[in-house]
Amino acid sequence: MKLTPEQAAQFAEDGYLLLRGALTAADLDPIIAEYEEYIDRRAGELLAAGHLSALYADESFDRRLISICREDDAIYKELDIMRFRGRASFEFLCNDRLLDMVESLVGSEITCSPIQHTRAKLPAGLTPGGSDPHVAPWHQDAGVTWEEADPHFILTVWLPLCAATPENGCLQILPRAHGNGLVQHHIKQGLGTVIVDDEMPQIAPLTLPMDKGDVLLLDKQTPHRSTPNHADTVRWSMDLRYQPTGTPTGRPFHPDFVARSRSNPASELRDYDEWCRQWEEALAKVQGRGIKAHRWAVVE
Ligand SMILES: O=C(O)CCC(=O)C(=O)O
Ligand SMILES: [Fe+2]
Repeated sequence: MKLTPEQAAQFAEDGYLLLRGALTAADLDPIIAEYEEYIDRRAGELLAAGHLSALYADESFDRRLISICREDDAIYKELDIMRFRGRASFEFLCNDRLLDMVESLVGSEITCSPIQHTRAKLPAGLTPGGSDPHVAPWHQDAGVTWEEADPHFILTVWLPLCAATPENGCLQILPRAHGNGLVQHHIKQGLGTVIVDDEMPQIAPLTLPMDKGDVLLLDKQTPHRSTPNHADTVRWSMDLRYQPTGTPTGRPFHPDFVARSRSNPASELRDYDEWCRQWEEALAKVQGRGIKAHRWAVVE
């Protein structure tokens, strides 16, 4: 779906654009199916190893992981895009309906940034280690790259795989708070990368409940956060980033790829095995090197 000129203008003015029903079940169900299959397989393994008392096979996609992780949370850290590396997830990164929206804002030469996540946000208190990387305090996505990406446009695409609600920790954003560049952040222990208090724009937050099929486009300067999950459902979502090819992603140690090129279609990566190989290689290379992905000072 291409954006209308009015929608593109709205994005420029507000720093975000919420598109209701922009994706169909046919776009999203293959991703859900591959996660369901994986969780089913891993649950079988955990049961066989004596770590689970039941398979919870009759539970829905947005509940089964809770029952499993109550007994054993091994699966939780295996679910992010680059660790999970599912074929349907990879194919979705190049989904035409999605890239048509992206093209309207990024242009016809589109690189898929490695700053991308599948988030299975569990109810508060269930996540391994207590704190939860999927509860993001107020930040700009411009604040999670290296400086080299600062001058460049990066579009965040956020979408739920099941209903995201205020109860299960949907997004909140500050509308029309972009356009003044990157503000100061710091990294608070146990909280994450967050805008320093003095720099928080004094704008009333907008809470954005979203349904499966809805898509949120966010400017990288738009402050946003998500709250803890106080519901009994998993808040399953994906957040992806796209930018003009040739601009730095700000994560040079992780692989980007050309998702769409109108001038040179042969440069588009369509090889799933190659995508997996690049991630495996990059993750092995950075392991233990303590590379700092975020530039900010760490405070107590
Ligand atoms: O999904 C969340 O809860 C936070 C996501 C976020 O900060 C992002 O997608 O940029
Ligand atoms: Fe973010």
